[in-house]
Amino acid sequence: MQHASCWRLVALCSLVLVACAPGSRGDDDGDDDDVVGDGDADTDADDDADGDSDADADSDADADTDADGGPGGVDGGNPYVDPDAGVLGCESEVEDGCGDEEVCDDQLDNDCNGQVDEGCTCENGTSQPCFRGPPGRRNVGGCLDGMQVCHGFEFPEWTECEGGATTEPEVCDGKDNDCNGCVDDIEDCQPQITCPVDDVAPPLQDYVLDASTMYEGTPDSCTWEVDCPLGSACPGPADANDCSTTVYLDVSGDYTVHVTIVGENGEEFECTYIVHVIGNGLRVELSWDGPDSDDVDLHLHRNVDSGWFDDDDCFYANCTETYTGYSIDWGYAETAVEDCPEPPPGSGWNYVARGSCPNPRLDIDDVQGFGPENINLDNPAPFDEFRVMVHYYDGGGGIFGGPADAEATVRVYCGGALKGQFGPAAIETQGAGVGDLWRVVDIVMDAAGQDCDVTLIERNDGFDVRGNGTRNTF
Ligand SMILES: [Ca+2]
Ligand SMILES: [Ca+2]
Ligand SMILES: [Ca+2]
Ligand SMILES: [Ca+2]
Repeated sequence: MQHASCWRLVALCSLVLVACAPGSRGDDDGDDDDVVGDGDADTDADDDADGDSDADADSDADADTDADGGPGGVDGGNPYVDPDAGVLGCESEVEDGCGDEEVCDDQLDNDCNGQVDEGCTCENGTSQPCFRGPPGRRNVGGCLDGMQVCHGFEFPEWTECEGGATTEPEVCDGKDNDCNGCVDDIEDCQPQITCPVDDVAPPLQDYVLDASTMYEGTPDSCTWEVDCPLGSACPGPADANDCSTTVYLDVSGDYTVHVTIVGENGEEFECTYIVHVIGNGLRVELSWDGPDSDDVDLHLHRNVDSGWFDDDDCFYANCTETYTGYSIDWGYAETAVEDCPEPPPGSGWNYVARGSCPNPRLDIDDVQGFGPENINLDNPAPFDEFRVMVHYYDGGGGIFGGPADAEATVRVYCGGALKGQFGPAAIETQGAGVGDLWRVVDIVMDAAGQDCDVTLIERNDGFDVRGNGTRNTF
């Protein structure tokens, strides 16, 4: 880079001389006393004062007026390509910032081993943004933060940094893939495709995947792949081979979209980008793993000590449409229908017919699956308090199935931000509605009713998992 900067400086000085000081074409005493006799004060054979032997105004030996030492370059078709400049004309190249040692609590991978804040202590259940690439490249070009959560009771540690995007080899696609501050810094790059970096969308709706936003011609074919955040059932694109299709966004978090577009002349283009799925208000998501698809239920309770399975508890029997209909009234305004999500298939909700969607609401009661199941409250009030509980209704792979065990995970979002991920917690059921209750967290909204504090409920140095007999205990 030092070399390139020097050349740029020389080129700039030469231009200034030509443009602003025509008298300097001659030497300082008016007669021509250099060895060439061309009327200027340098020793080459042309008549400008830049020290080279051609007639252009910069100091290199080619015929154009940029500083790249060859034809084309920064004054050619692609402003980023300049073979002189070390990184192909990248004037603002950022350092990677890699060091020898990890530094705690800075959300960065200081030692560039792919792990962020590893070996650092943290508070169980909390989360933080993280960047799993070279520290200097954070938020440059295509590089984006992900999220990581702190997990562990005795020795809590940050887990892997998930989502976001790190450096990739530079390709000719309208995007700064290696996050060095320069878009398409590749020789002879004339991008025929414009890849997005990221996008934002609400959860629980169909998101449009449209190749025409990236490729101007008529594609021969397209192939879409979508990677989903933890907890998603990952439904995939509606038609993975259609150049204009949709994907259902079933949870919050980062979805990674990858598309391969075959162009009109058979050339292949690829784009990878992130869709950040961000909800409103308070949103609690539950998913679970086990040997069979089971019935695990999410409960959100107002902070009133009245036990569970009553009208202070939003759950399958009173907070969705699939069982006995929506029957609770906690005093929150219903959300206008145009702001309601697409109801998941099989949920029973018809917000259009209803004219609105209620708050809080359970989007779907997944009675035979692995989730996700989620409760949304679009408009919590300042300082509202809630408790989240997970009940293992029954297992064994069928409706009203038998005894089983599973591991459940809960994520809490406030104002679209992940506030914590809790679990996996081991839970058991004896079958047919008789299973464990896992009291997960307490939530307190902030003064604006948007952000929140989330506190893990611990019991005996572990999650607070107790048997079905504790239903009457808040
Ligand atoms: Ca590291
Ligand atoms: Ca760090
Ligand atoms: Ca680049
Ligand atoms: Ca690129």
